[in-house]
Amino acid sequence: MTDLSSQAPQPQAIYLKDYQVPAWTVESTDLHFELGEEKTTVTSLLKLQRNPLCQQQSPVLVLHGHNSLELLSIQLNGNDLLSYQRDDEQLSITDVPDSIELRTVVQIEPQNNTALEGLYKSDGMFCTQCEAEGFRRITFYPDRPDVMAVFSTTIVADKVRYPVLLSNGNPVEQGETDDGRHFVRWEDPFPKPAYLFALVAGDLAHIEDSFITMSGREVKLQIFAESKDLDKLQYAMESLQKSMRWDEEVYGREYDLDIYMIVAVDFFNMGAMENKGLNIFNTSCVLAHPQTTTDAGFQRVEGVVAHEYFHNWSGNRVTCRDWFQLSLKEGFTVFRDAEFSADMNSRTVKRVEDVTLLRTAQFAEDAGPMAHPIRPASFIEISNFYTLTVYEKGAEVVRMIHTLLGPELFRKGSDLYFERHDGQAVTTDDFVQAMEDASGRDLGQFRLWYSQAGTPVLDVTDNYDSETGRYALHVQQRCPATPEATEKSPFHIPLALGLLDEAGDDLPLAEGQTTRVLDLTKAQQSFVFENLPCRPVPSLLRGFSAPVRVNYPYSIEQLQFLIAHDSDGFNRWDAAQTLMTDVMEALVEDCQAGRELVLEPALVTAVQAVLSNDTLDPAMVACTLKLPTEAYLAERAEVVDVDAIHTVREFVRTSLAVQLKEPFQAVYDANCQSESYSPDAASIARRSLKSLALNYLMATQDAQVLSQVQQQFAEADNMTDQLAALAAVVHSPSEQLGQQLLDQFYHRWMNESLVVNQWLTVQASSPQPGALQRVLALLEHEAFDMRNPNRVRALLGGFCGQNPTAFHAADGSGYRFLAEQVIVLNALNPQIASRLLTPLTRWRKYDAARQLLMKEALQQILDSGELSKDVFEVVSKSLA
Ligand code: B3K
Ligand code: ZN
Repeated sequence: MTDLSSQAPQPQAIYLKDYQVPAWTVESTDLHFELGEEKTTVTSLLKLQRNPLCQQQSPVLVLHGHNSLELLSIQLNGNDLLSYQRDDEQLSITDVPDSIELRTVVQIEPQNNTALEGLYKSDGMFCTQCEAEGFRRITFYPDRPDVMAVFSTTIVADKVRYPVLLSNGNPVEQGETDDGRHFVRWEDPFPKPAYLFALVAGDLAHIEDSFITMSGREVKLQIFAESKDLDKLQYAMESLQKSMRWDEEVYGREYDLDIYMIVAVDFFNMGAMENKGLNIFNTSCVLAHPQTTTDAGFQRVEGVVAHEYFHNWSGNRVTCRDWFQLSLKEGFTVFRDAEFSADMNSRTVKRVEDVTLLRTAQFAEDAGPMAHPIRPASFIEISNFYTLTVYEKGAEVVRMIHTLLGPELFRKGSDLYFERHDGQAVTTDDFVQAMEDASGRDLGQFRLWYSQAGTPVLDVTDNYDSETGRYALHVQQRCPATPEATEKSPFHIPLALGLLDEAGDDLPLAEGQTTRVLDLTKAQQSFVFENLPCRPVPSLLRGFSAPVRVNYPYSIEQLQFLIAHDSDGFNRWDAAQTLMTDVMEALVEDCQAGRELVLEPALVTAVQAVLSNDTLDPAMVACTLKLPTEAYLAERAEVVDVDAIHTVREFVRTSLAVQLKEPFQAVYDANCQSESYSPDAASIARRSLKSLALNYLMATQDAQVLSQVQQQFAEADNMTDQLAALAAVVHSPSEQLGQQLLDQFYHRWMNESLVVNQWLTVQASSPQPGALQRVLALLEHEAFDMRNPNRVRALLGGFCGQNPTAFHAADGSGYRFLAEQVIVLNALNPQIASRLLTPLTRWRKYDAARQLLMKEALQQILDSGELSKDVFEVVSKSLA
């Protein structure tokens, strides 16, 4: 236990169980913005009504309002109001009639808003971010998602600096004011919570196109950015059109307004925001051009554009009752965007990527001090709950419902959900209820996924009776303790499985199917399969049918057999991962015991077999041969031995490269494309295979490979190839060449902000000695700006999150460095500060000496003075 008593008033948690319907509803919200360089004035006219559904009627009207609002005047029903109370978070007015018009005028300073919540400036343009609780930094308001109103917004600004003035809905009026400024008035006919409000004002260029909806309406599509980035918007436009079509075809959802706008901004805390009719995007999730954007970048743009578009139904038309329900919109929308990306590209590769993220980072979150159910029961700061758990595990929970119901009944359920709750603010339970009502399936036990945190573990054993042909599979489920509960009730887990016969073919299971979904509902269960001709090899958790860990004592031969024969592409990949992981975990033990490291020959054979099989999908070959990351091995370890993991992974990479140099070289040569860049799945697969081969070949430190990589760097016509070459050299011991390429790269791309981010990350994540010194020097570089979250993520996130050996240096220098940066960021941008802290929260996983140093770093933050709620919550829960 840590003594927190020296901290003056501690932020308090709020609880789901305390939810109450709003005491007041808002019929209409009329906003007037006078944007200025020093001061911005916001006038708000609200029509408020006492809510008859609220049980606890009080004479007091309470509105949220951040302490940065400078209140100039309040009028109630046209009369100046002189009596009201204000504290740091709220404005309270007593003796208010049941139906009122409230006019407030406040002044704010967006140019000084470094938290990037509410109204702020990004590179000279005004923009907003209101989710979750940013609107209260703009004006006084019942800033909660279950208060929905129609908004009209007038923006007045200097014509030259801010020729483009945007808000939600449709533009209804524009003109000039007497003093040479101009204005635009917007009206959004769809009632919405304040978190979906948006405003943009700036000198922006745009591209325009249109979309004809399924009922034949034409929607104008516009994407705005700084004029220098105009040539990087086309891919986002195409992605938007594809998303709109897909949502009509797969979910029957049509877009509702006549205009859909996206704006790219450089200063943004997250990826993007689904504001009604006016999405605001981090440039990193909307700009795409072959010369400056990697394949991963193109796919991110497609996925995020789709995600924000899909929110128009799963989030905006049907929104969340309260922020505990965040996964209602995020889990469902991530599931929707994952399926979209799977349909547009390679389904198996998408699944492999998502599951890798989940198993590496979400499982770690679920095992740490911030673990929470996908519907948390309490929080201090909601911004801390935009997590992998709420998003990615939330999506897995929706996917399990899809698996349990099948596609037709799932669609019936989603139709019912949208129809029943259109225009409402609802709960995750309403979602599950719609799925139950449409399908007739009992999801009672399944609901535990919403209230219990932690990653369930399945221990699976089996036996086969060759006399009777009876095969039995025994499954035990358990779930480790998490902060909200030590004892867990059994989950309802859909376990998809197949059984392979001796030839590697699927045995027919129920109703001739080759994959069967078993319903696990008890702590221990056995499943019996009759009349099997031979002892099968089980292919468990096909397609990763549930977010669980599975233990089954596979032999190396069985894993090789599955890699070669499993009809489920995901499980072929997974068998290869398991083989590699098993081999590396055994080597880590050897390393710790001081034994000589010897590579398991079966791994060489398996890799060789995959490399030389040209009937395989190149995309899957690349995924399959990627060694599990150090972060993944760390997540699985009881006690993380950072150095042994690094040594072993390098040993395996180098040994495979030396023993299989020729096939790797052949793969590299075969995938050097000459055709011009295209971000389609087949071309991406070839490039990723080429990068994979390069990565192995670099481990040989062969002079010929070095000249090859230099050539790739010099001749690349796209960022994917160039950055792969740069990273390969910078992360290798060729220090001088690395510096030379880094300098060339910077001089070529210094005006491309997103490329500079990549340049920072390559350096920060390099395992070569001296990383901390490099990062310290880069903090002073002209390109670095602590107020820009993309820069912070690139440099500090790259070091603390992607450079385990340097961050976990035994002298604690990495930890102290992070603590110092978090303290600086806490004052500037609490959300970013709190996110950056994540690696320190995992202190329990390390050896005693590191645990001490990590805790000291956390304590250093706690003792540093007044902390934001964001940072306080993470630090205090980590030390508790
Ligand atoms: N809904 C936004 C999240 C914004 C959160 C800011 N604290 C992005 C998304 O999930 O689409
Ligand atoms: Zn979202």
